[in-house]
Amino acid sequence: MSLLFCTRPARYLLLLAFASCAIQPELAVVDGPITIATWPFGRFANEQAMQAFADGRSRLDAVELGIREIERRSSDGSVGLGGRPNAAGYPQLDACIMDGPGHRAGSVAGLEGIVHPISVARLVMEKCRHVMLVGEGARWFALEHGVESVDVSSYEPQKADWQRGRRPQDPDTRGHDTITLLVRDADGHLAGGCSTSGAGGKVPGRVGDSPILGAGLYVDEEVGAAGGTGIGENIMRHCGTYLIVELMRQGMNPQAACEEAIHRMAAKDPRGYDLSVSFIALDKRGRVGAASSSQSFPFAVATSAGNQVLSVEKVTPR
Ligand code: SD4
Repeated sequence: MSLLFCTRPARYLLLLAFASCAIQPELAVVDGPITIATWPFGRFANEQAMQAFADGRSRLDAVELGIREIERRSSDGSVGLGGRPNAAGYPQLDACIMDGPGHRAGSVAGLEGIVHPISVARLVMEKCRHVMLVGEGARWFALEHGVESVDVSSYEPQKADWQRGRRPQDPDTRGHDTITLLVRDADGHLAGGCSTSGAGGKVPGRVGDSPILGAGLYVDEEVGAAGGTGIGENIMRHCGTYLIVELMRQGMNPQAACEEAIHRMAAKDPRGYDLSVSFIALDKRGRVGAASSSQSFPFAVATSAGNQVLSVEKVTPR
């Protein structure tokens, strides 16, 4: 338990409860900036985001800088260019960003050879009249704006082989992970972002939930924000993060909303709870929540008092 988190006894007790997975969101109202991010590497994103706030930067800077840190690290081999290759053997990246005030968003999918997709998503939001760009067009847009890139000519033989029907024998299907980062700034405004290489071994051109607004990420300035990670196909068919935000609008706290969303998805889905999806959520009051369908799920929460990796067990089926 971080010492920084111990500065206020009530918060300390709360976080002990958090660590043992018995989240008490009602007690977790936090003043000032707060950030929550998926997976243990999310603490590095939180760190950068909180530093951005400490430096007086905007919530969108906090989101972008936080996610860039994970893209830079390609920390678990599944975010950024070091992430999982597709079935033809090269990475195609997805990202999006959303700002609460103004309900603005930008998104890129199937982006090739770009070091920081989250920055391109932000450029789409701020400099383009569209919301989402994909594939070659997204790369052109990125290069036009001078972002850091790598040569993708080495992908050409893999693309040609794929088109000819020659498929790698052992595509890397080992895993998938995504950084999703939700922030609330000192004035209580919300924003969020998401970046991933997507599921390892995906069919070239496959787009997951991560760049789809309302699936992998949704931010509603009046209510709260939610982010997803896991098998994108199982999140996007249910508009997972939109559902969570709407449940919060109806009065649920973030924890209850994340759990309820998974129960609803499982009730409707032929796979039941075998969905491999996890969610985080943050509301206007600075309360956080997280839930997972079929595995324990670590995530990271930071306030000005500290940055902590917490975990929830999979939901109990009902
Ligand atoms: C996807 N949702 O592309 C992403 C992958 C992910 O944990 O989040 N994995 O389906």
